[in-house]
Amino acid sequence: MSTAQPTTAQAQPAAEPSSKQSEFQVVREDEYLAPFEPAIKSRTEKFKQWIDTIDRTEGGYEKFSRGYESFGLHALPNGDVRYREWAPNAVTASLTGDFNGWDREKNKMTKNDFGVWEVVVKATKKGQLAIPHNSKIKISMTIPSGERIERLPAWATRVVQDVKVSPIYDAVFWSPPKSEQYQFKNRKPPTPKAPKVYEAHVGISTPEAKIGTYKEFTANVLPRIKDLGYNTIQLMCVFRAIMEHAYYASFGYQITSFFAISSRYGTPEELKELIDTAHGLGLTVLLDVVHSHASNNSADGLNHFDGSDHQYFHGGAKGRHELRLFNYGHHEVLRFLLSNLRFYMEVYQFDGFRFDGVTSMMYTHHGIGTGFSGGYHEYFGPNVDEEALVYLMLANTMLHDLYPGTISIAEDVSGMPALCRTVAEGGIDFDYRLAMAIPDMWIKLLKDGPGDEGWDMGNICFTLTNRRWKEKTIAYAESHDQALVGDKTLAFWLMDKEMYTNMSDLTERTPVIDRGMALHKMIRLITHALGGEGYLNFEGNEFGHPEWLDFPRVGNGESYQYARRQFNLIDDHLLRYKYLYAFDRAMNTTEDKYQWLSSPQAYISLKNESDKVIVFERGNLLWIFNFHPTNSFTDYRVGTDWAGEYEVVLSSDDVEFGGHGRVDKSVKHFTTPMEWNGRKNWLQVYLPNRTVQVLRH
Ligand SMILES: *[C@@H]1O[C@H](CO)[C@@H](O)[C@H](O)[C@H]1NC(C)=O
Ligand SMILES: *[C@@H]1O[C@H](CO)[C@@H](O)[C@H](O)[C@H]1NC(C)=O
Ligand SMILES: *[C@@H]1O[C@H](CO)[C@@H](O)[C@H](O)[C@H]1NC(C)=O
Ligand SMILES: *[C@@H]1O[C@H](CO)[C@@H](O)[C@H](O)[C@H]1NC(C)=O
Ligand SMILES: CC(=O)N[C@H]1CO[C@H](CO)[C@@H](O)[C@@H]1O
Repeated sequence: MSTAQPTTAQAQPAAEPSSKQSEFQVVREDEYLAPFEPAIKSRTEKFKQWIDTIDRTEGGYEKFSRGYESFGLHALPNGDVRYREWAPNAVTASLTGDFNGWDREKNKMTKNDFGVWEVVVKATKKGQLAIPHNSKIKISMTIPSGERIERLPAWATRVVQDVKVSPIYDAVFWSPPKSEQYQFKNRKPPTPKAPKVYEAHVGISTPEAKIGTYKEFTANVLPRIKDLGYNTIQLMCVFRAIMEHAYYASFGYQITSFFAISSRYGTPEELKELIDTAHGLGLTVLLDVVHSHASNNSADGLNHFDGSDHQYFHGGAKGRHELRLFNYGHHEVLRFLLSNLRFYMEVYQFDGFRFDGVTSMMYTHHGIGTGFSGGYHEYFGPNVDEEALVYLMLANTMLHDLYPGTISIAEDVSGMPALCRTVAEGGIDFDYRLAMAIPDMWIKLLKDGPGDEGWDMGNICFTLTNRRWKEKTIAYAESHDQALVGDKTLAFWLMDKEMYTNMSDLTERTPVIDRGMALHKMIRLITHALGGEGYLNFEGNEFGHPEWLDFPRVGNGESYQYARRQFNLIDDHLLRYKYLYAFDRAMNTTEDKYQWLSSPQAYISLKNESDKVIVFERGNLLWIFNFHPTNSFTDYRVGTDWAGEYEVVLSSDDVEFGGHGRVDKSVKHFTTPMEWNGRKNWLQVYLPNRTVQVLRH
């Protein structure tokens, strides 16, 4: 989902322990949740019932979530190939493909009591697979009406498209010989204490007007991510980056084959190499997973897979908005989705997930046309899809239990309380949520704002710190949403057309570029420092990428002109993009050293509306922002609780970051023990306009 709506859900540490002795810690800590305890209890009971059912009928979720080992096509040691598929509505089924001349009579399947079809194709030549690697296959079924339907196996791990022949995908049997299978070499890095996330899309990760590949990403983009100091990569399928999709321009919404990574960028073995190489560099890799809906394609998707409207999805209106909506209350759907997560953890060695469209899953209104005011009644009751919540509880519990340290991030705009608390505490067990209100605030300020003199320091601080106590947030100034065509990145709002003409270091710095570069750095750093327990950047935005993103589609003449990231701009030393890149890297390096993201929330000692100055302490650092467009202040007095000597560790005005070099970093500052702005000491600094400086004591 890209429609971020601000939430005003308040962090509400209970002033005194609630008198109510709830079994749930989240209720004990927040008395405003007490009226909704029955809803929390109900979903927790349903969760426990599923755990019981899965234990009883499947021997636990460890076995249950290995569905990808039994369903779909598998080469057996003797060269036979076994195929299993759940399709309860089908009357007959057979496996067809190049291997049997698409003959529906040759490999008929048999159905068990649970609606699962199976066939074993016998190897005919010793040492050769019964179905050749990379050859096309389909399941052919008849349904009660007598109609014959052809489908791609639901668990297909490889689907390919030949646009010259048809836009519809074909499934192939992916089973390369051992010598061609990628072998992982590197251990997974330890879970980062605070994720600094680089959001990336393989297909656009090239300056050339073409589709980028896994191999190019491994060779060219991983080293940049490392150099920038990010510790986590989030590979997107929101633009249909990883899981296979029928239409490049669908931005990842329409997933057809959940177990197939995008074949546009290369082979499964090449994606494994990408992930393994990232691990070798110490980078954690997350998959952007879309379990909120599926494509409504039938020819190459899950829609009407077995001819019924309600197999994987709810039937009728409940099972669709534009796309198809999963029936999370169904045993086989749970197997399919939980196994999908497990598959990416096991086969590709991903380290966790960012769940797309969590708001759409959690509410029966799918967050469409609904604002969230922060009133708790909005998060409980009839608008909530309890089955979807229980699915998320199961998914997160399974991941955290089977893979300790897994990172699970919720894309939720609603501000659902307890989303990032454990199930035992009364929550849904995500590790982080995305701070979707923060990018909205920055865009609003730059788009419809009152002009720089009117920026409201109080509101900026409020939005950056307005998060629930004990629930971790990943902050970002902008993500892929703002980069997409029709929207504008911060760099674009700030510098617009002058980016094409005035970014050369050989030209005089115009007021627009001067302001734009200064605010680009300040907005990112204050978001990084105040906004959360993690930070996220979308590839290219760190250096002020000048153009929007638009995928080839009929409306733009199938052009790749905007479906790329122009990394070449940083390497051009005559251009100013390198300064923004250097600052982004310095933010991460400094965070590595002082670890503010994993430190408690900041103490903000000053929000001065006339001076446009913000001062706070976090991570043993003193942060001083001067957003004033024209006023520089000499001997500006700021408060701090830590007495002693201070020096500047980061200044956005440094020449290496494209600044004016007005802050002398060799100057030491000493505190005076006298209360100032509610702090025990003060010190005085020179604050040039539109700069931030960070001091350590
Ligand atoms: C999928 O939905 C779109 C939009 O509602 C519709 O135009 C299209 O025909 C549907 N496709 C299938 C296979 O039902
Ligand atoms: C900046 O760009 C504008 C056009 O957008 C141009 O007229 C102007 O000469 C440029 N200034 C410099 C210093 O290059
Ligand atoms: C803000 O700064 C102005 C001018 O320096 C001063 O008069 C005012 O008291 C300050 N406000 C706060 C809240 O510190
Ligand atoms: C600082 O203020 C001066 C005017 O006092 C202005 O010319 C300059 O552009 C400002 N600097 C930045 C980085 O905005
Ligand atoms: C987590 C991470 O990759 N940190 C890096 C930040 O940047 C410095 C210098 O570029 C590296 O030394 C760190 O490893």
